Amino acid sequence: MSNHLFDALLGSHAQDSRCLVRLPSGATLSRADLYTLSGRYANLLIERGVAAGDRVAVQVDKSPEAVALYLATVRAGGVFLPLNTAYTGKEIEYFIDDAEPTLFVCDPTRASEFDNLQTTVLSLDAAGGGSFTAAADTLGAEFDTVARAPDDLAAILYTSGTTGLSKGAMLSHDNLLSNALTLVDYWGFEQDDVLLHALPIFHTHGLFVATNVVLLAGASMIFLPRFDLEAMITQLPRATALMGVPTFYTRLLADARFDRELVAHMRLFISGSAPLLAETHVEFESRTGHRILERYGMTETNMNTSNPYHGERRAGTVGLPLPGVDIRITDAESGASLAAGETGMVEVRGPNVFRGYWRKPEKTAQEFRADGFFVTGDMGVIDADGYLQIVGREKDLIISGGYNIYPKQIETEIDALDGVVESAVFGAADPDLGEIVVAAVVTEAGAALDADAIIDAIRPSLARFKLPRRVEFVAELPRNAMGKVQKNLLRERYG
Ligand code: MLC
Ligand code: AMP
Repeated sequence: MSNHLFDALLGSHAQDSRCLVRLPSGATLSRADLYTLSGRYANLLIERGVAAGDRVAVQVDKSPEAVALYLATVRAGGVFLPLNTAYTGKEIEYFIDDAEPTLFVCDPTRASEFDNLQTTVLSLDAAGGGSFTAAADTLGAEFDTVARAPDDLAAILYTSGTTGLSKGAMLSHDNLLSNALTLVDYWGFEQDDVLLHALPIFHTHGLFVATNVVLLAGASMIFLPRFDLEAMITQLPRATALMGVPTFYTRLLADARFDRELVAHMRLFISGSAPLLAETHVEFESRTGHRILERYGMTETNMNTSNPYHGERRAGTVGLPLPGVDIRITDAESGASLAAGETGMVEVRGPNVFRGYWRKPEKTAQEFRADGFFVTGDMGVIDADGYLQIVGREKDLIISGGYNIYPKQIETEIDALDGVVESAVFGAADPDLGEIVVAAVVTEAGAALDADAIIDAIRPSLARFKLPRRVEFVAELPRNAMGKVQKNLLRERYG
């Protein structure tokens, strides 16, 4: 009996002493170490009642133990549900209610916030301590890996899809494995590669693209807790590859120490999760001699397109459909296919595309065409050579530093405040984060509300990265004939 994803990622590495993770302290973990941890942790998961298909929700700092917990969940037949460490208690409650995990693992300093959750709560800290690992340490590492088929679920990641409601994207073992295998091959990852890993591991980019690729390629990674410029400058000479959001590249370019010599050992720089400005691409090449390889993906689909490794990497484009992935551009209203050069909705079909939204069959049905294409909510155009350019988003989404922010959630919190009539939240261009959150607010006559009062009032409910960086007070919101708020006008006026 086999476990489709675990067997490929780690299953045959029980005795493999090659380095997998290197920490800034110099400490290392081998594949065999991770295999042993995955066995211990899987034993604990089973002891705490995790059965095949059960969810294990996790909101913890980045650590090798957190990676082991991901692999242990898959190995035990469970479904891994990672959550952004910035989410507030109120945000977490929503995910726990919706996903009904058998177990929730959080940071020890926050465990008391979650006393009332309807699930078992254990803890894990950035150094690998906590009640989860303490309990696992008393158990053996022998574990009979639970059989799982390619279509069984391996993970659920929450995303707001094309609308404002947070939905769990169900990802199967084969969604993850097929995509990671494709990327290893397409980007030429090999055993000697050392990935500088500075992304969070609660999203697709850091967990599935970066970590799965390293595991499958037999490569290793330098594991930084987060993007920190000094640590990046120190570690870059030891790495061969970097995966980052565009903010990584603009912040590196802003430092004079980032030059050809520093990256002489590097083979590849990859960018994704948000649009990379063509000017960043050009400046990067003139500074380092490297052309950043830009790719395009989503939580629901993993990676869809990529600029080629050997061929031409075109600035301002996200490249060509990955092998096995179909991309088409359609008229957003009618769904009719459009020709090369015409701008429309980007649709995608392939083994990478998710199994639907958790317990939301109607929402799932709305976002798929009858022939199996998923409607991404991104607007794009394919040129005569097949390169896709993302030209905008039809979905009401702000991408700030690679984090997706859905205006509706912020508007709901602001609208609920005393003295507020209504609000509209939109993205404004920002040189560091790509976009920042701006709120336009209409207040009642005589209301004594200033920007700080609004931010302070919504702070307990929303993750910090979602808080507006700017609040504009307006007499009324611009609306079209249908009564819909015209965010494009707000962006023009206040962007
Ligand atoms: C942190 N802050 C942010 C923020 N990150 N605010 C807006 N947008 C962000 N992305 C807040 C902090 O809470 C802090 O608030 C303040 O901004 C200053 O933080 P900072 O020190 O400048 O931020 P930093 O910690 O350096 O983080 C910036 C970043 C990080 C860009 C390095 O956000 C990051 O690693 N982003 C990667 C996101 C990612 O992995 N996306 C992939 C999604 S998967 P305060 O109030 O304390 O001042 C996906 C699919 C695909 O999209 O295709 O890959
Ligand atoms: P998420 O589903 O939260 O992971 O975010 C996915 C979204 O990020 C996509 O639908 C795009 O809007 C955006 N995105 C990802 N990669 C790129 C890219 N290279 N260029 C432009 N937008 C991107």
